[in-house]
Parts: sequence; C-alpha cells; structure tokens
Amino acid sequence: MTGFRALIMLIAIAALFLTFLPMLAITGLGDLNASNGYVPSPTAAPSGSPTAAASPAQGGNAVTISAHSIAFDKTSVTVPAGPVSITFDNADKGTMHNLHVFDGNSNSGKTEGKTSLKIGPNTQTLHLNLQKGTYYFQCDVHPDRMKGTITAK
Ligand SMILES: [Cu+2]
Repeated sequence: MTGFRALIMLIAIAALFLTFLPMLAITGLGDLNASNGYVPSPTAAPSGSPTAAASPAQGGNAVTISAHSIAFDKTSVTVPAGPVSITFDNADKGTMHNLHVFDGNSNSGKTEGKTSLKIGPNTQTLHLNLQKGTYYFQCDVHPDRMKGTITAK
C-alpha cells in the first residue's frame, strides 16, 4: 500500500513538473526573445554605415582610398568627371595621414581639396567636383611614400 502511495505521489510530482515545465520553457524563450530584442539594436547601429554608404550615392560617384602601413591602397584611381565623394580611410592606427588632391600631375598644382591631418583609425570624406583631367594626390605627412593619381573622364 505504501508503494502504491509512493507511486501516486510520484505521478503527482511528475504531473506538476510537466505542468510547470512548459511555463519554464516559455519563460526561457521569453528571455531568449528579450536578448534577441537587444540584438536588433546593435544591428540597427551599424545601419548607420549603410546610411553613410548611401550618402555617396547622392553625390553620384564614390571611391574609397585607404591608408595602410604608410601607403595608399590605390595609386591610380579613375572616376567619371563631375561630383565625386572620396572617402579617405586612415587605417594606420597611431599614424597621422591625410588625403590632399591637386590639379595636374604633381603637388605643385592648385589644391582641389584635402582632408584634415588625423591619426588613424579615422575616416573622412572629400566632396569634389572634378573636370575631366588628371589630379595628383598625396599624404602631406608622407608625400614621398604616399602619392597617386586620379583620372576623371
Ligand atoms: Cu601619411
């Protein structure tokens, strides 16, 4: 008889457990959903980057020139003539660079535009309106090592 009572107790405990287990599971899922709720916020934050990527679209032509290890990643850039957004990405941590664009084939030409001298990592965008022709660019800190040509056509 005691064994039977124990069995009934066991079934009762099991039934209680089964009743509350889904609630625990739902609570657990609720927590998961809550943490998922946090995920869209960081996802929403990088959506600022797509906004930044969208802004060059307004200007028409966009190009990015990066600085790594005291060198530009591009030394020859071709863009359609007209408004152009040049994003200068200084990826050299702790090193100061800028992007300075001149008319013609050398740094003796008139300045078309330049970014501020900034220690990397730093990103700045130059908005230029280039006529067809050749433009010279350099970093004013490392003019011998960091230079290139932009062709607008
Ligand atoms: Cu430099």
